[in-house]
Amino acid sequence: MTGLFITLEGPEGAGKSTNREYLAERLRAEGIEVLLTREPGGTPLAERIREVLLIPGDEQMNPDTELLLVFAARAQHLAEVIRPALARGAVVICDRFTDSTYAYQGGGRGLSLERIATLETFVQGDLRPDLTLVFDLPVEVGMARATARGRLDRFELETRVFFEAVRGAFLKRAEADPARYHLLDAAQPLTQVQQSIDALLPKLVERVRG
Ligand code: T5A
Repeated sequence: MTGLFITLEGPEGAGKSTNREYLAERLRAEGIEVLLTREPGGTPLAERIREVLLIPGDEQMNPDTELLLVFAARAQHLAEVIRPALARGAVVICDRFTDSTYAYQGGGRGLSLERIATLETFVQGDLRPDLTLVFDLPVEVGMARATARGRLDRFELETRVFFEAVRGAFLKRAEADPARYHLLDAAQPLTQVQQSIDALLPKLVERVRG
């Protein structure tokens, strides 16, 4: 038995954390086992790597270091949490995954997409998400939401140019594979975003039940 691997992606402040709970609750209400997790993080060790990645420090982090840390955390997360859950047939909902690496380290930092793809295969083998919801919104709207929440992390201190590149990278990936990606307008009021999620549920439930 294999479960279903759903990832939630998009720029800062798009509503991924808010809506991951919503989606999980809707699936649980159907009697489906859901494992809710996030990246970077998802295990105690991977959460420690998350702190290294997110907390601003005096020493500038080299982009290759950042890329390798993201995949180091992912290797741990896959081994300890994601693969076991999928193997027992659960639905895994992960707040950010490798699309964020393509968007932030690829689009934002300008690292080679080929190099990211090599690491993706090294760490994941042939495991890819079954469905990716991309929460899209204008950069200024997302940043306003993130800023209103308080202290900014190391990524949130980046420039507008960086975030435009991140957004563009997500959109390009979604456009290239409409069978896997579902684009949501995250600038809408929350109730409308959640109505769009509700519209996906019947097919999702059908897919889980095979
Ligand atoms: N990263 C991650 C990489 O660089 N490479 C990688 O490979 C990976 C996996 C992680 C950082 O790490 C980087 C990307 C990130 O910068 P994070 O905290 O997990 O950081 O991700 P963030 O995007 O920073 O998380 P945010 O909390 O900022 O964004 P969310 O989760 O999309 O937004 P959410 O749900 O917390 O909502 C933000 C605020 O907006 C409100 C919410 O109530 C909240 O206050 N809100 C809305 N308001 C109005 N209308 C709506 N529709 C709303 N939806 C939410």
